[in-house]
Amino acid sequence: MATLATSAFGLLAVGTAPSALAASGTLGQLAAAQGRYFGSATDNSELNDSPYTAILGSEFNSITPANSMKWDAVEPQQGQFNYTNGDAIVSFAQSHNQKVRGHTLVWHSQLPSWVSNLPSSQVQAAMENHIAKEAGHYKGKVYAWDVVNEPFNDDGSYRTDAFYNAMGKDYIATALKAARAADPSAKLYINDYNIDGTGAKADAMYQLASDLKKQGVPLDGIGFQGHLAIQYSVPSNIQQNLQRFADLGLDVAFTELDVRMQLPSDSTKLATQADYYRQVTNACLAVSRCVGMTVWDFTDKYSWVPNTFPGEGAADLYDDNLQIKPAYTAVSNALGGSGGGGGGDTTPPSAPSGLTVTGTTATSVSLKWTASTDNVGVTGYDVYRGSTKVGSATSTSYTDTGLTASTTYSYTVKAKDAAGNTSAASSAVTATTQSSDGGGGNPGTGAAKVQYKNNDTSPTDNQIKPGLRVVNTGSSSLDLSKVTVRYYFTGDSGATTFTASCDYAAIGCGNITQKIVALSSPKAGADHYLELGFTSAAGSLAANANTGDLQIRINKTDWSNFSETDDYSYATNTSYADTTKVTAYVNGTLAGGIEP
Ligand code: 9MR
Repeated sequence: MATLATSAFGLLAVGTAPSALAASGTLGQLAAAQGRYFGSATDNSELNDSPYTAILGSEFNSITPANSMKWDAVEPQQGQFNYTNGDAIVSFAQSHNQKVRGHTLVWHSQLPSWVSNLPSSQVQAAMENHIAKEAGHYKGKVYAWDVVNEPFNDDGSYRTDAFYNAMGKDYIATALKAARAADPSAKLYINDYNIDGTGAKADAMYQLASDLKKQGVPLDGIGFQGHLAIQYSVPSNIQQNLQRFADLGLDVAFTELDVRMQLPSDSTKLATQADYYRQVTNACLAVSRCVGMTVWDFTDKYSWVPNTFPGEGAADLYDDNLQIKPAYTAVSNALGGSGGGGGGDTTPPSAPSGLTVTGTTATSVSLKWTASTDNVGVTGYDVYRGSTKVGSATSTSYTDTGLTASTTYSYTVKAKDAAGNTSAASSAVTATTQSSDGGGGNPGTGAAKVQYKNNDTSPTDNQIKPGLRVVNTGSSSLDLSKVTVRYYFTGDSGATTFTASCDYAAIGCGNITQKIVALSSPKAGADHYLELGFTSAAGSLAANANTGDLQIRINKTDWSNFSETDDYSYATNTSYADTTKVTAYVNGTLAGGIEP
């Protein structure tokens, strides 16, 4: 298959592949079949996002650290080097068979102030030492270095930064020589933006590159950042511009490609964006020395654009939810691929298990489930109410909102991967929203609330063991003898008579009372409640104070088992947390929580 795609593209160097020849493959695989790489920027914090890394590790065969090899990250104080974050990126790349583009050794930005504050006479030595140390540390581990980043102003004049001010434009040659000495096998680049098409700035870069080549300075390539925006036209003559640098004997590469737009995005803008990506990809493919392309992160979730250009964004190949956009399909097609993400992966994730309802209000249902597994990586979940998809999540929880009170809904969840494969549905769970009005459904407004924890390791044994704590939420002292608390449960099968006891109470078991009451009209999750009360010797609670731990136990008189997980007041937290499902009353009036 790969041979077919490669030879087909030998013939069809430019343009869109006829679909009959379209190959499946990741962007990295498709680019490799064309003798190129396809990479993405990434950052250390993103490596903790497993749906993200599933794509980063499979779709791309090159990565660039967006920040962690910059001067401020590596040598924040003179002579103190820290490679931790850069090493983590290299390690990710090595375990995923990816190249690393080192970025960047000499740049005016993200430069610690100690460098700019050096006397001019010391800047060259500091720069040479920084390059020797950092490029030496990564020797043999990076494919290419952006040795000098962004040396020009937009009009083509040199940027007057600390390096230029100290050494004039010769700092560039000096830096390149230092980098060659430190890592002889790394390809050495100068990298800049707004040089993608012809113009004054690209001409200045061309002049510099041609001078350096004539002088025999070690320069291997020019990086075209490719930060584009659909509100400006596609740079003019990209292919010809790349070609003239290639004709100097240099590699060329798109190093930071993205195509931003004014938000909100819409299908027209996304189509225009896709066309920009397609044109850039085609221009690279048309120039034999265009060795590869890197996008400046692949997902809108981690784009630098919204922070720098307020109101703009949506610049990347994947959206905020890690789903491919038309731009992805355009790049894949331009590389000879079939456009679907995920490189021919047809294995769906496992179905999510353990779907449970973690809470309800009158208008919402909260769900959680256990993560699915996948041969490549799970990128997210779709949540269905009945047969309607109501939303997506990248974590294993979701809250469905805008629901009707006192209504029962059924939910399932499906997992998906980067290739668009979808798992079978999880088993369904049902949830009933709370009543919004009328007697028992009203949330209390008084001066007490209950905190709950579950002291019972088994929800199916013969005892219910809630831990309860009453909190005075008012601003004055609360007489505990006026307070009662209700914990709601179902008796399930077996005896319909119950015993409740106190195992421990911080205020003394002798100061609390327990009784079990049957509901005259049973509700979902509740045909009985335990009512706790307090003796007058229990005293009173100061504002914001609580009773401390009250450990209660309920059993049936025949000691048959309960099935607690559907009980209204049941939850799984084992440390105290507020609950609305154990109610508190002051003088018999609902003061906190919501009745079933
Ligand atoms: O993506 C980088 C972002 O996280 C940083 O905050 C920013 C600071 O300058 O740098 C971004 O990367 C830049 C790259 O290093 C050089 N070209 C422009 C990129 C976008 O600003």
